[in-house]
Amino acid sequence: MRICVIGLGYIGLPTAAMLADAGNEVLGVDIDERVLERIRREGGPKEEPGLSDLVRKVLSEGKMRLSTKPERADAFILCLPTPIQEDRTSDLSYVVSGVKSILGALEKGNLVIIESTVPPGTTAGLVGGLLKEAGFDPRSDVMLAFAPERVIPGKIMKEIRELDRVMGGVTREAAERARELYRSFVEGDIVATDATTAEFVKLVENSYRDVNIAFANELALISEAIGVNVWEVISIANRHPRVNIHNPGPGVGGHCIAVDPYFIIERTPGLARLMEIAREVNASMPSHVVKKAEDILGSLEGKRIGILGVAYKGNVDDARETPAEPIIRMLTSRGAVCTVHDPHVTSFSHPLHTLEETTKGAHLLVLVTDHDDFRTLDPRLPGCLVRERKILDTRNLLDRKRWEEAGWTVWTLGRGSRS
Ligand code: SAJ
Repeated sequence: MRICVIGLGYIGLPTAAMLADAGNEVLGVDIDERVLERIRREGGPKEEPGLSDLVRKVLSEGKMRLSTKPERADAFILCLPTPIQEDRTSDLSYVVSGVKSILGALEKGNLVIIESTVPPGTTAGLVGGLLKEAGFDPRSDVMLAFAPERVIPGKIMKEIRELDRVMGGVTREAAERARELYRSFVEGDIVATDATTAEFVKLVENSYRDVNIAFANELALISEAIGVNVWEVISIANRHPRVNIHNPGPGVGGHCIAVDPYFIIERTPGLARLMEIAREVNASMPSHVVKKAEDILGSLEGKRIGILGVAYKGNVDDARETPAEPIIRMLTSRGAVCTVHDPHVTSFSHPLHTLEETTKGAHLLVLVTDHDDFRTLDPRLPGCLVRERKILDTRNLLDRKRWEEAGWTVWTLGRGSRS
């Protein structure tokens, strides 16, 4: 098949490369020429094992071409961002302009697939409406489907192939056609349903995780109050065959879990009460981290605090919606001087420094991101540079014994005895 993939971000690029490698003729489209240049130069982000090699391979074999404009194809797949706005509603403007951008190349009988996460009803309603306005009946002239991505950053190449998928068609035929297309590289089961069900399923998966993490965070606060260790509590509770509590932490970041529940809340105000409270609990964790820093140091005025990690989670280079951002903002507003280090992130709202610069003269280190680089860090190295050997571990990442033996006092989020 000739396939046009619109949007070459963290989902579009691997999807395009997999489809090309599976024998399709793929055109990868991104309106940003710099994105295309980077793909030609580097392949893909190094944080995704196997992606760069595959991209280079399909480009050099001519199975995938790159362009800033869509061309005629059998199928169009839209992988565009759907960010959240200030008022906590979805910004669908990229999807709207993406759909408009394919209209000139669209022909009757084509398949149009939305992969971007959207509020329930968007594919059949908004996208179907745009196609109709352009003279294409989305129930007969073109096949319109919603095919949510489910891959986790850091394991994209493995999961994109192995995970089960859901195809939501505006018609049964559209779901079946989408299923055939993804079958070319997906090894998991592909379940067909209607578009709105598939849209809701995608949001439910991430909301489930958000609610579960909120529960874990609530347990962390309770554990600190009653003097027990939440990490021990959860690991013992999870030995029960029907209990699976996630990990507490400094807050939920990223552009998916911290955002998707709002797409449900916006569609059905007042009904998603548990999801709203979960969002509140998770969003309050950065201020809890700041309070712990204050408990450790007393006044934060003039104190130097080294922040270890700003990526929203371990071993990725993405800092969108990261809890590190409000943590740094609140610490700074209380008079602390924050220096920030992240071994993966290259651009952030606050200047980034080396590990040495970040630890030098610090009264406290706050570990925000569970990067492997920090797990394996030799405590003696920052130990020579800091003013005080104090570290607040918000992820339970560090080998406490090893750090204590090197002269550090370690505070762990959710550990009552030392908080
Ligand atoms: N986090 C915790 N505790 C946990 C797990 C995660 O605090 O036990 C935090 C992380 O540190 C991070 C945030 O939650 O800040 C989200 O991280 P994540 O690893 O849970 O998820 P994402 O956002 O990287 O990817 C999710 C995945 N969804 C599910 O696992 C249900 C992924 O499969 C989706 O494809 C992706 O969202 C998406 O694009 O929607």
